[in-house]
Amino acid sequence: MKIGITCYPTYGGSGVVATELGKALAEKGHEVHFISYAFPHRLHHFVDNIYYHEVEISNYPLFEHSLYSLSLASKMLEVIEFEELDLLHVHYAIPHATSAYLAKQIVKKRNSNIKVITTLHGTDITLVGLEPSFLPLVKFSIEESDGVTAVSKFLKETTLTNYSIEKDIKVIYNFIDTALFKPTNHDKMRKKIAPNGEKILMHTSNFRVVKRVADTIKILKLVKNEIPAKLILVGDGPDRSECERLSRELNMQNDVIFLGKQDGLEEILPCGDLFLMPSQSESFGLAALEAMSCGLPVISSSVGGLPELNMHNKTGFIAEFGDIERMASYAVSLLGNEKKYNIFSENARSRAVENFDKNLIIPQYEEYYKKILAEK
Ligand code: GMT
Repeated sequence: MKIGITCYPTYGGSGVVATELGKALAEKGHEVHFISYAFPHRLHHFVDNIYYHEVEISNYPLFEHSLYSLSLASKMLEVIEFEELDLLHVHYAIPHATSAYLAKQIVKKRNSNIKVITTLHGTDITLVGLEPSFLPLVKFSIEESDGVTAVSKFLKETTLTNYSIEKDIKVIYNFIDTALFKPTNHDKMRKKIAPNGEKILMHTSNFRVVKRVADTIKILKLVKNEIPAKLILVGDGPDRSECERLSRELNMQNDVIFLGKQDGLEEILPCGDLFLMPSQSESFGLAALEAMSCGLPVISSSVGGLPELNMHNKTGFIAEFGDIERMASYAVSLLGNEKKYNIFSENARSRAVENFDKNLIIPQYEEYYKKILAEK
């Protein structure tokens, strides 16, 4: 198949899923054409069968604001026609599904055809798409897509309810390369960060408000009352300065390690003991899956699709968002009991391997592509 993929090329989960999907499809012999405004950051090695088409943004002085959606539609049209794509798979509804719709209409006028599949990832539906000015456009673009997938049952149901849509949305969960993200001993890094054998809590995110990163620092404070511990924070974003300030205010500047944006999460995550995801909104929680695949139990909030991933009292624990006392006491209950901890760690790893390995999920996308292509 010849597949066009459009995604945000940055560090967010939707870009990671789209890029890893494209890589896996290319490895299976499909021809994959990425269309975006920058080279997707997870494409750091040359992969046969992968092509990249950069969206050029017009900077004519009359256009005070970027015409990205139109530039993207133009580039999609060009790639669909010249590369003779079978389908266009867009990740994140705004504006990708709308640009794809436009490109498709033009292709149709020229007596050709292209199928458009939209994958909904989370904030495109639960946050940005609900802005009153965007809502009708997002609803229309979803309805007009030939196929729609969502990364959790929660996201599917939320989409159908919030947008009053009657559409067959296929749930295809996020996936992970469990051969890459695996439990390993990184004693050197562990010794540097926790020289006295402290337990290590981990969190990775884009430090946006919905992630509630400050909660991870407050949880560490409570955990430290019982067990010596450190917290590694990976990523960057709007809340980072506030979190750095908070860790100083709580006199924990030596216990909270800000690593900033990092590649090679598969090397960092296995150094930790527990993963924290106290989010206020989370359609799936890919970052938690990455940690589980490395054998880290997860303490998470109960929002969105998290209960579909993190099994309460098995792979970790779930508490209401904002309930940092409960999250901290769950963390202590695991870190203070080696036997229990080892069982949870094995459960977390098994859940990733048995349910979310890329070799289980990629064929689901391929099957879905075939189904949509076969429809009249
Ligand atoms: O979490 C973010 O803010 C990034 C966002 C994105 O669109 O890049 O992630 C969303 O998509 C991920 C991949 O499908 C999901 O695992 C995340 O749960 C989801 N984030 C939210 O719903 C807040």
